[in-house]
Amino acid sequence: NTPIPERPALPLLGHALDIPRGADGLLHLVKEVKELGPVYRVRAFGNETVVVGGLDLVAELADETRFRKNVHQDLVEIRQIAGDGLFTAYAHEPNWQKAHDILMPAFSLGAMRGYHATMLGVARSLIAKWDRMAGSSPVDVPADMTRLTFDTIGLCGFGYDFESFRSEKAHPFVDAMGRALAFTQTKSESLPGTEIFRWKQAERFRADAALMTDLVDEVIRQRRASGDTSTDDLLGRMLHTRDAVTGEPLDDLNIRHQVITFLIAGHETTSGALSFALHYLTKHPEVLARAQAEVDALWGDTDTPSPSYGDVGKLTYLRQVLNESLRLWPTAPAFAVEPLEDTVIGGTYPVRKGETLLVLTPALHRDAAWGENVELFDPERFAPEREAERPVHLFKPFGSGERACIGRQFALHEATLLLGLIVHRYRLIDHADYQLKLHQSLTIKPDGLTLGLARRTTSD
Ligand code: MNH
Repeated sequence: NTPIPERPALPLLGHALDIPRGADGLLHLVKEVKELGPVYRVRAFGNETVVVGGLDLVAELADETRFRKNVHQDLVEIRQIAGDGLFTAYAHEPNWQKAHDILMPAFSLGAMRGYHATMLGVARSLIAKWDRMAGSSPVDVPADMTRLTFDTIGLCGFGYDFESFRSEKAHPFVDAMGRALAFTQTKSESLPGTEIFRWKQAERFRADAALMTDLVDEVIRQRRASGDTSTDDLLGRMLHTRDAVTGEPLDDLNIRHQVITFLIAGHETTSGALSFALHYLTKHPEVLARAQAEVDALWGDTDTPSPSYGDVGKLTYLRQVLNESLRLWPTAPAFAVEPLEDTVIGGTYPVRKGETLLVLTPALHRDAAWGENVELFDPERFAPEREAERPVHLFKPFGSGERACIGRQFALHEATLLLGLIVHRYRLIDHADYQLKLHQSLTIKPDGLTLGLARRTTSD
């Protein structure tokens, strides 16, 4: 057996001083894969993490008879807000299976058909705003993508309208969530015991958590008060479906945790993915032209297309664009598993039962198996005729196994529909010669991306 490679470490601090905070920390960990290889260890303050970033090891870790999801340090902190919700539940918590079984039908392909009209309605709110700005002022892409995805999950999941496009400012829940996630992140990156020096932020965190909880309780209260017991959205299912195994519905505290989970997980990642895709479309005119040809073939030059549910499935090139954006910048950039028993990975590296093995998705997505020029944005990598040749575990933006993303189809439908409508309607103008910079708060997005817009005319 070979020990897992690692840099020389300081006592207690471990590698903490080598790893920059925020998005630069992510880029640092990705770069380390090139220096130390596809598996290495990092430590900080007594926490140890095995980082994995290569195809063969990720394929091995996908074996669910040997590994299961690990709730790593960042997720442990997020449990302060999301408790035993689906995303942060430990493998041994019974509410995971229960909620998973109750909610799965709400994420089937058939269920997407039901969300389509609502998603289109929110997309039209974004377009109404962008029409007002086209030709005059640039749009703040991540901010408006966040408005869109937040309103979409609110309406589709809970029948609740956050009305984000009515406001110049972000919704208070979005702000509270952003600060709360940043706080939990700082906490998991800091020396234990130093919390007392951040008491002001801790106080703020408690206020933010209370704001989120109150809003969620209000959403639930309104549904209960309406007497509506037939709506079959996420909230309806949680309130009225009994679990087939236990015969019980979810308890109130767990429902609160699930609603918070969906409001967070249901919008941050999708808005980041949309923002990266718009960035790459703007920087690659030949890709944009092809995407425009695809939507023009469906909708011609009608001023207000009414995409059907089935149309979205026909936007296969835009799906390639989204996939390629998620390859370069998987917006949930890591997920973790743990061995069920002490074992050896890669034929030689010993790992212990329960320890955190962190799959660093942006590194996996740059594995040599992708070919040369892995940094190059090229949607052709996802051409239908090349799907069969790609190893199954080479592309993991939605995680792996039974704990993979439940909202994947939801996100892809929502994002493809919106991208289709945007490229059909606007020319995208790189008015500030934007240079990609990452912003990270659990998820990643392009920091400070603004675009100029002009309505397309029949000649472009
Ligand atoms: Mn989502 C889990 C990525 C959109 C709800 N999501 C995951 C995981 C990844 C992920 C990676 C696995 C995390 C882990 O193993 O620790 N999710 C994404 C990406 C997008 C996305 C890249 C958009 C693009 N996710 C969505 C949407 C929803 C959602 C939209 C809800 C509507 N995701 C979840 C939930 C989980 C999850 C819930 C936890 C599932 C489970 O453990 O049972």
